[in-house]
Amino acid sequence: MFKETIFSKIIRREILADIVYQDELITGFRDISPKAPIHILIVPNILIPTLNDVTIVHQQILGHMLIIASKIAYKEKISKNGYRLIINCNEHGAQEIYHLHIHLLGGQRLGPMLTTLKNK
Ligand code: DGP
Repeated sequence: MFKETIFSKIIRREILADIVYQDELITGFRDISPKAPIHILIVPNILIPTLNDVTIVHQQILGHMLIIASKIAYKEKISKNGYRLIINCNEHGAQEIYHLHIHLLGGQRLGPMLTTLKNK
């Protein structure tokens, strides 16, 4: 089956992380290497490696991740000014940890979503 990552250990609280939210479906914790004043990762408690591995059975979890992302943003006081959600997938998406996660980024004006398209 799928190979566990460090995120499973964080979810089970076997290693320390700054967990800001947890319920029976998902966990939210602060990124170890923040790219913005607020940088929280929202992950399913079950191991789904990438967005490519998502099926209809995960519909509730994925919807829940988005709803909770907005609730965490509110709690972190970044709702009004705004924030960004990112899901990286596989190599071209620069995914490092193969446990599906949403990055919630905010707390300052973020730059452009991507840099200019590189010439071939
Ligand atoms: P991605 O490139 O989308 O797979 O992002 C993975 C993120 O996970 C990256 O921003 C750094 C973060 N990260 C990696 N290892 C740890 C860890 O052990 N603890 C925490 N809190 N975050 C981690």
